[in-house]
Amino acid sequence: PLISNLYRTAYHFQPPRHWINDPNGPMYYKGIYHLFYQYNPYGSVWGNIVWAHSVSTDLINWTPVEPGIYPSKPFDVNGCWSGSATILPDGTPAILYTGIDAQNHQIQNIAYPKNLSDPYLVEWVKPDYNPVINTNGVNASAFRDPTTAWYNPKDRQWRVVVGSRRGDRGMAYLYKSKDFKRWVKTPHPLHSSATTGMWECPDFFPVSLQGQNGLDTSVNGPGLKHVLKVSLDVTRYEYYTVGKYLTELDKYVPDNTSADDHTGLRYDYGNFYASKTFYDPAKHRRILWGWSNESDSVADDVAKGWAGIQTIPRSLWLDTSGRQLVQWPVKELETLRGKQVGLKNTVLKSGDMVEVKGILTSQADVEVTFDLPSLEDAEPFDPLWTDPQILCSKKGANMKSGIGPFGLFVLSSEKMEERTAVFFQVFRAVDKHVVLMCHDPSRSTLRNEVYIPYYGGFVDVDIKKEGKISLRTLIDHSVVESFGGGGKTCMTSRIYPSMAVGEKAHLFVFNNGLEDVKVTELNAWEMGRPKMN
Ligand code: DQQ
Repeated sequence: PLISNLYRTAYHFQPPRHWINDPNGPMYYKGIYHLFYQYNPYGSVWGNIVWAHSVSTDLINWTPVEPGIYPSKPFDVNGCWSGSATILPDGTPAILYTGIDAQNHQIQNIAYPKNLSDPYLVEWVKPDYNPVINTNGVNASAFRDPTTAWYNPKDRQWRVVVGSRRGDRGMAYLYKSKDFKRWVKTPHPLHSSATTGMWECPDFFPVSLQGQNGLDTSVNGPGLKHVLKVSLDVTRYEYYTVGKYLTELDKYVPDNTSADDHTGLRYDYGNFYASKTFYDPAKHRRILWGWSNESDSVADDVAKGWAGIQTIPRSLWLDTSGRQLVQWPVKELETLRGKQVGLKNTVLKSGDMVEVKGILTSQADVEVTFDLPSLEDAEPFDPLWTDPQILCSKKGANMKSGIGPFGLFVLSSEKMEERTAVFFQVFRAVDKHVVLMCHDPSRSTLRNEVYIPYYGGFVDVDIKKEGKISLRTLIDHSVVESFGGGGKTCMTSRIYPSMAVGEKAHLFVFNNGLEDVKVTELNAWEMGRPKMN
């Protein structure tokens, strides 16, 4: 079969062909979800960037419409780069995006729908007063990706953040406006951090201290915290902090519960970048979209004729600890669940492996809970193990430990020549247990031109008290998206097996730890194929 068909996803967001990157301007308008995205209409490598556009009523089935924003004016002749939508108080959507002008300067432009009664928002108009933010006082080649704007009723001004850097200090520049048209730079940025380099695709939004509902971006006051996320151009990973927005000073101050640099919290510890949230007023939730790039060769992208997917949209909210966010695939995804198979109360002894059969496991949604009857044998945790990704690469899924590795082998060939492991391992530190979650793709393919990094994150759970840990993994041909501990730690990998494809892919649950692990419940569903552009 064509390489294109082997690896094409079934229920992840993709256009029929060509290159895609960042999600742009997601919003809900008159009953319709909109997703724009960076797109090359002419090929499967980055370039010629326009805002391609699709619409949906359920975030799962997508219909393409014409690109909404494309180079057409002096202020965006060389490209229409990333940006965000803001729904104004009268219901009008406004898009702020980065235009690349004739001098290749990065400037910020505005666009409005041509026809507000069209729920599909097909045509967009760029007023002649663009750009609305020029490059005065900033680095014109590192100044992009405006956020959704928020409104402060006290001084009746809008605010928006634009990502940048000053030297190698990452910057979230803040601009204010009374009319959404004339924007003025504030004397100091909303936030900045040394040695992190260019901040791409910043996102800044409130989260409620209680429950899982989202908040509209302008909501402020008691009972909430703020989140600032940035995408680091240098490492190609994203980091966020939870903190306090000091409205009077227009400053964001991260809590001291996680690092404010390139070692902090991540939405996703894998292949996930340039993400963006929006508030869904219909279901009172905040939804996260993120781009997952290919990790096979550029030659293969060209041969496939496509490159890049969007991960499944995720609801996100503040964990009860207040220290981090929790994410979960939007519940609409479950409408694709078809044939179901499973296991119940299955004890996995050291070295056990049980196959989950009866569905197409290359296109599946798997939920499993592991009971850990005893943590007696947990391996001691070395305090020098600060980087979970490195720790995962040192351990791998086959190296026996006290508690774990245990988890799933996904996209496996029948005889395990190929397999991708999603696993947990529990360690004993001085005053607590440490839970590590990993993606181990070291044996995911017999092809050798594929980039297959280990991914890892710690899961902030009290494993001793809870005595169990859950995992949900979405498998979709060339993508494996995992949610550990109910969505506390998430990771996405792109996987390109040569044998374990389509009907030939197998799914196993395994335990390579010395202690028994009990699968209290495992449910696996074959996933349907939505309308995908
Ligand atoms: N992609 C866009 C930029 C952004 C980068 C260009 C992040 O606006 O900074 O396609 O992936």
